[in-house]
Amino acid sequence: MTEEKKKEKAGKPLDIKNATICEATAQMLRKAERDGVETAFHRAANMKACPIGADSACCKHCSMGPCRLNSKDPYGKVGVCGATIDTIQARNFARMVASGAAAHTDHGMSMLDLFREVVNGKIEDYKIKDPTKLQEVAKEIGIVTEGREIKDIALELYSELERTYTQVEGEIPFAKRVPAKTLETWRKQGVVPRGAMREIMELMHRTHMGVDQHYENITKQCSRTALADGWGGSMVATEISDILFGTPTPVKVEVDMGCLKEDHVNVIIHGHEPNLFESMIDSVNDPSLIQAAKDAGANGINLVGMCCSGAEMMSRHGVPHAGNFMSTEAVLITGAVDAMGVDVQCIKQGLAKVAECYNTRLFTTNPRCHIEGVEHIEFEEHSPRACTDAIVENAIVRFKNRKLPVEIPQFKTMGIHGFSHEYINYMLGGTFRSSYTPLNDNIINGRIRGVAGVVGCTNPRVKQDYVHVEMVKELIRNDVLVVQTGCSQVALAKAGLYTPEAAHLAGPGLAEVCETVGMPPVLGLGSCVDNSRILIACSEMVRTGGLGESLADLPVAGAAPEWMSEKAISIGHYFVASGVYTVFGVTFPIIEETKFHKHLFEGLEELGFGKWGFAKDPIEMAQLMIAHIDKKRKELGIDKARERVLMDMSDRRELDAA
Ligand code: SF4
Ligand code: MSK
Repeated sequence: MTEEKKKEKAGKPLDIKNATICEATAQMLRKAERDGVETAFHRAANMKACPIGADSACCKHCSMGPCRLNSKDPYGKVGVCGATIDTIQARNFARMVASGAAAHTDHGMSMLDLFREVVNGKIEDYKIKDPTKLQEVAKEIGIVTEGREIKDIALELYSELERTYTQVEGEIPFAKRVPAKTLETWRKQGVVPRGAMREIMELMHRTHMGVDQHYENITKQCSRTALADGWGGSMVATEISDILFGTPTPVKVEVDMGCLKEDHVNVIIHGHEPNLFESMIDSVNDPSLIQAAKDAGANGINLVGMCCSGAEMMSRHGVPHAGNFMSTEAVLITGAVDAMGVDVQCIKQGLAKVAECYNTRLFTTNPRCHIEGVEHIEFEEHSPRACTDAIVENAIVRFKNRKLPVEIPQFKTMGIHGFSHEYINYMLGGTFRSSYTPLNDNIINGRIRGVAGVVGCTNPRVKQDYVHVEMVKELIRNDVLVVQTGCSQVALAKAGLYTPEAAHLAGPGLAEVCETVGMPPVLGLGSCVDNSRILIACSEMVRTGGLGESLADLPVAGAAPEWMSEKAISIGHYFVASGVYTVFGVTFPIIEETKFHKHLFEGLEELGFGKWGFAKDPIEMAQLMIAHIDKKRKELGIDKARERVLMDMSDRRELDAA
């Protein structure tokens, strides 16, 4: 091959400086280039996103098309069937919601299946770890718990929660947790969800060729389906995982690739299902496997998480975390990963090629997720150790035969993770008067301006972690308390914001609260499924009083600054349908001048919901959220209190110098 051909094949060089602010990932990208290995960063640099697809201006729902409309002149033509740009965009958007909601609810239903088998004694490797939480959740949905055996309550809880998925009419069980005024809006608008299976099925039906062709009516079913995710599938997944594996409480954890150990057998679990990870914790602690690792010359077995199952396990058990979604290929370039086990969601097919280049043993484990060319060891809940032990055994063999040089980026940051909505309650109110009253009081008196949920993925179309980090810094600088999940939480953890000392980056009001309570200005709640914890925390704020009667009244806002997945769209829409202003970055898959866009960005708010927002710049995103928070403070009549705690210029200079 000529030099020219080689260059052409290699494509555009990657500008690593502008690809990521994660130093470990950047180091590995430089190594990848030396080693001739390609990652999603390289592919993104060489594959321009399709502009028509990015605007959702195309439809391939039938073979009269595919039809492409013109984003520059969206009303200039219609599809062969006559579908307008609004119908086409709304259908495409709806199918993203359906797919994202399906991913979360299928995951939640698997957790519920596991719970049933544990309660019935058919699975013995897992137990109910948090019976108190079981009783509390049961009580909240109207199950009598007084004087009853745990097993008895658990069986009734199972059959009630099963309705979250299968119920053909009526409201899902967790609708009981929704503040009354918000529920009233949902009822009025006809969006209280039935079972997720029904809602997703109906949404797919309605978006079939020749069915629902009014963007407002499609949006209605979008909202109902997204709510079946947030208040249904996802919420059940979180609650059942807490009941089975323990509710998180604050724990110190190290994050970043420096968690890998050259002299240990390194095993990574990546995906979303806690049961695989829980079993892996048992496997790596098994004395016979530890001995086998030592016999192979290792000093032990080092278990590390990635992506969302990693975020869940760092929150629940303090397992170190090696990085978020855009670092999953990069971590393999270290050569130090002996085995990676994956289950479902956000598993790049590109991992297979990178793993092959570094002789890392990559295993798929879930029947829903096989990858061509990757060995599959099925994870069987009735004998979970068979799978996780086999992964460890393979990792030990790979360790023994390591030939390639190992290069572990020496970056890691210690932080405090593991905040559940229950712990926030306890942390602020203390053991004897645990409640959200101190949080509400501090919002009312203006020390805390409002609360922002900053969540979601990383995406090679923007500089990895940069938008998350800069946006969160701007929010806390303006006294906005930030709660986080998923890959965003990991981005901020790497940037060092998960320590109480990070309070010096906060405005004076928030810093004072953080110092008094001893908490970081940024609270991590777990994986992307755990966004339901944010919904519950917001509902508690409404119930506690003083901040309005519905979720839409609260001085809160949400954001997914580097989103990439359909799950993120479902999450965004369930926050919007719940009443929260939600700002997305990267790109928004709708043309700005269309009626559907106006409906999502303005119309929904007029109906009593929240609304969508979009910006690319992190400071602009934060300012949009702050402006919304201030608007809500004004509506609540608490804007005056805040004026007394506004920063003066010397405060600002001190913060800028910090
Ligand atoms: Fe084209 Fe209509 Fe068929 Fe879509 S449903 S591909 S717009 S003809
Ligand atoms: S893993 S959905 S990249 S948060 Fe939940 Fe991260 Fe987004 Fe996947």
